[in-house]
Amino acid sequence: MDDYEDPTTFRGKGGEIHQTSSSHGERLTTAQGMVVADNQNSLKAGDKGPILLEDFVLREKIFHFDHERIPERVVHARGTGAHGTFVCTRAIANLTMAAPFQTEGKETPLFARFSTVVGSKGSPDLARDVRGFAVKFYTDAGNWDLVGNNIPVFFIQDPIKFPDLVHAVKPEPDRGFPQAQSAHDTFWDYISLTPESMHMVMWQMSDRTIPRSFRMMEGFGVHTYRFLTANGDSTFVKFHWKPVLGMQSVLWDEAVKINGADPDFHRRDLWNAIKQGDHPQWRLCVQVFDQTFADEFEFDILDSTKLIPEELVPLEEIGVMTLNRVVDNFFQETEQVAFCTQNVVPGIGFSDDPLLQGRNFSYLDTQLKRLGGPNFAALPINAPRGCPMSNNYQDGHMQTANRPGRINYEPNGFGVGPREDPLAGYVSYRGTVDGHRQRIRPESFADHYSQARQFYLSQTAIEQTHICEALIFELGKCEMPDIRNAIVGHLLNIEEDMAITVADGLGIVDLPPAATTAVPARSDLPTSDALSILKSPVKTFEGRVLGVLLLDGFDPDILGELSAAALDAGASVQVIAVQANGALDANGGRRPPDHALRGGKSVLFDAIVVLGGAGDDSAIAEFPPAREFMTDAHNHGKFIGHHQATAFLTDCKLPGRPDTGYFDLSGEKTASQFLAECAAVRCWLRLSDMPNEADFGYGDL
Ligand code: HDD
Repeated sequence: MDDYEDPTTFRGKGGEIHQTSSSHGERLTTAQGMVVADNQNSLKAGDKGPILLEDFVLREKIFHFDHERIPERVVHARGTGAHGTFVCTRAIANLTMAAPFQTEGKETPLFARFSTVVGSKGSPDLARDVRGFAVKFYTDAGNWDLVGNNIPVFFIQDPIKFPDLVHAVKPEPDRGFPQAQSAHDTFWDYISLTPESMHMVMWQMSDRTIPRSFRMMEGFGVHTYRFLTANGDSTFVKFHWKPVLGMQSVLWDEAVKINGADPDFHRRDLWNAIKQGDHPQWRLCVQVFDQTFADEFEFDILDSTKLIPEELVPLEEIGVMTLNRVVDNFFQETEQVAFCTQNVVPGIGFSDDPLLQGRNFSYLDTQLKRLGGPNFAALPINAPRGCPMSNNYQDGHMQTANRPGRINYEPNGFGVGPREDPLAGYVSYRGTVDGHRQRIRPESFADHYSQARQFYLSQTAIEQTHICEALIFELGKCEMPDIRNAIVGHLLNIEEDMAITVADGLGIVDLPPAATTAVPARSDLPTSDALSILKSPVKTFEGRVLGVLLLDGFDPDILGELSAAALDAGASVQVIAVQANGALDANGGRRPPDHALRGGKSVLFDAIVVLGGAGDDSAIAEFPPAREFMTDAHNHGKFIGHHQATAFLTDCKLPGRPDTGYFDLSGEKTASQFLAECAAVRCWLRLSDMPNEADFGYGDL
């Protein structure tokens, strides 16, 4: 908690509180530096007013407040950022002259911002949505922005479609809802008419779009970029961020409940982790390939709806990003940071991916609108740090860095001012460009289903079920049956069983015909384990949170052992008591909790322990928040440790308890053995035994 200073106060005539001094003697002033005498009462004629226009202190304060907001980002409005460093672990000077990759051990400062795409600034963190993964490297040769997502492909192949895609997914324009959701008619209508989205839709409906934490998701540059050497050689490159804590997602039911219990779940998680010294890390890996590979690859490397399987072009690690400092001020840093795909440095170049070319226009343009003028690059969060910024740009809104003197042009005969440098300066990839002006999509972009199928078939059975359930949820929210049918028509081109499962779940009796395809979908692509979260199991409880529910009379020694074991495992413990004033331990001491039960829902934790009293705790199972705490933990497949809480657990009536996810801490397992079991994150066996629609005679799920 921040230091709290007991204020020196007095009450004014009207009972208002005036705070007259602070220990550091800082005085309140206007924007002009004039000390303010009274910050509680405006200047009035007489005791009751009216307020006088003469009150320039009031007018200035209100004027500034009225202009505090800037437009939120048109997409990716909801986000959070942190500072960190990139350390090169493998120099690749042979491939690129990019400054961060020249020598092993080289450190480059950076700022990262994670976001959802669809929701407004105030929307909840756990919306089912793609996550933005944007990193600004302050390199010695200028700023390089790698503006990616947590999904390696995108919805569309051409930037001219972007405004339509975003309009379709954002709240519908007449009613202004739904907020932060793709589960509505206009989105699925657009998708049903955009077959190129099918691969992305598979990812979007998968657990990738409900990550447990920003710290536990992958990042992708998506497009094919170019590495460039000083002598003009080039290779293609795709960028991947791999989370050191492993990938983990929440269940949809958890996401829905977390949004209510803690809409800032992801923001808070990142903030807490960095504040407590658990600095999240990602390995930066690259897939490097040449034109020969590009020519032989079965899809077009310039098509953003396609990926290159890791099995085909293995990832090579070149460095590690560590986020180690939270922002000092959210607005100044996270809100004003301006990422632009066209911010590259010598050694990094663009491919001809049309989506990337379109983005290179859009990002600069959007910052002008958001930040109000062309000088946003001079804001501290956007200014280069590893090298000077020196040019003849002048004036414009909020200019603070005009060059002194007469000379603001180049070349000049006065021998002053910055000069171009053909050796150190940025040189674009030469290549050749040829062709007619035409509005066409190349035939090499025409296969929209094969990689969607490859993705689906690469998932575990549980993940496939989640995809089907997500589709049933989303399409079930559509009011127009035709839209549901049209999507099922596309799913038939991806995988028939999936399409039938979804149709059953939606209660569609007659299967619609499969959508027409430009080219036949392939069924010979090998599956790729790297596409599945669960095939790359986490195997660690590091970075996770154990929630310990304390009932009166609990054994404080067990709590101590759990805390020590969690510390050893790199995890943290949060304590929940029935009431905010804490729980009584067996020695009569009172332990203050991190949460009272009504606010400390079990969805906020990765695993649960209940420490009961020595007596009969069953009565507490009658308290709805207590029963809900356990029911949710059980239904979400959480590992559950317990000590002396048998009567309580029995009265919570948890179907199938005990199963392999329950551990008795009064003898069967020690605290550290229990934490070691929690590394599997979830008791999947319990989840696969959960009843579904088919158990009640519906559909064929
Ligand atoms: Fe975009 C923001 C990622 C396609 C236009 N985009 C934005 C952000 C991320 C991405 C992470 C937020 C950056 C931040 O934290 O401030 N966008 C992507 C990816 C795409 C993509 C991975 C496909 C591969 N975007 C895309 C297209 C266009 C845009 C095709 C337009 C033609 N994106 C924008 C934007 C935003 C933006 C309107 C809104 C706020 C901003 O730029 O700074 O310009």
